[in-house]
Amino acid sequence: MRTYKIAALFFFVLLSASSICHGQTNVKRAVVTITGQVHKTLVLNELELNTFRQTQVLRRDKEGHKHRYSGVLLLDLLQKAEINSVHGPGSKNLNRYILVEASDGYQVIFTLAELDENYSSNRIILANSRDGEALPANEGPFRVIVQDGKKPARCIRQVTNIAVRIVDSKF
Ligand SMILES: Nc1nc2c(c(=O)[nH]1)N[C@H]1C(S)=C(S)[C@@H](COP(=O)(O)O)O[C@H]1N2
Ligand SMILES: [Mo]
Repeated sequence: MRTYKIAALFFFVLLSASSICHGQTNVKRAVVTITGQVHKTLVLNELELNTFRQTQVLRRDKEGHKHRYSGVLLLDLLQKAEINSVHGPGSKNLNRYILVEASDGYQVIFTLAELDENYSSNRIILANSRDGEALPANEGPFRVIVQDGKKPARCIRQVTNIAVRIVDSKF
């Protein structure tokens, strides 16, 4: 009887250990957060990002090769997070911007207007795939891809946080 109990316990430990390992290999743990002037702070992993409407952007790399990036329009993410907006005449959120931050400390800002197709036709997405494959580790899992723009400097790699801000008129 005792051997049976020990065997059962051993089996249980083995089973839970294997399920933990299994979970770790499957769950994508890297997340991107949407914070600041929003009603709902978002914490999204890659699988959750895939549930948003997907938008494609074609962009050439330094060597002139064209790549098809896929991801979510930044404005779609902001709409999901529900930006704290001012209502009333003349209030079109034109004093809002986002600060995008990467794991290496690199930062880029975009005004809300340039993310909005009513003002600009330049598509700006948070991409998580290129030519149908996940982004390489030194770029991803999340990278902003700006459709237009001669320099790729605003295509910020390894994005960790997107903060919605309002211009501080004191400075
Ligand atoms: N996180 C992060 N993203 C970044 C940078 C950086 O230093 N850190 N450099 C930018 C600059 S200046 C350029 S030119 C492009 C280079 O992109 P590439 O490595 O895909 O050619 O990445 C941009 N994105
Ligand atoms: Mo650059």
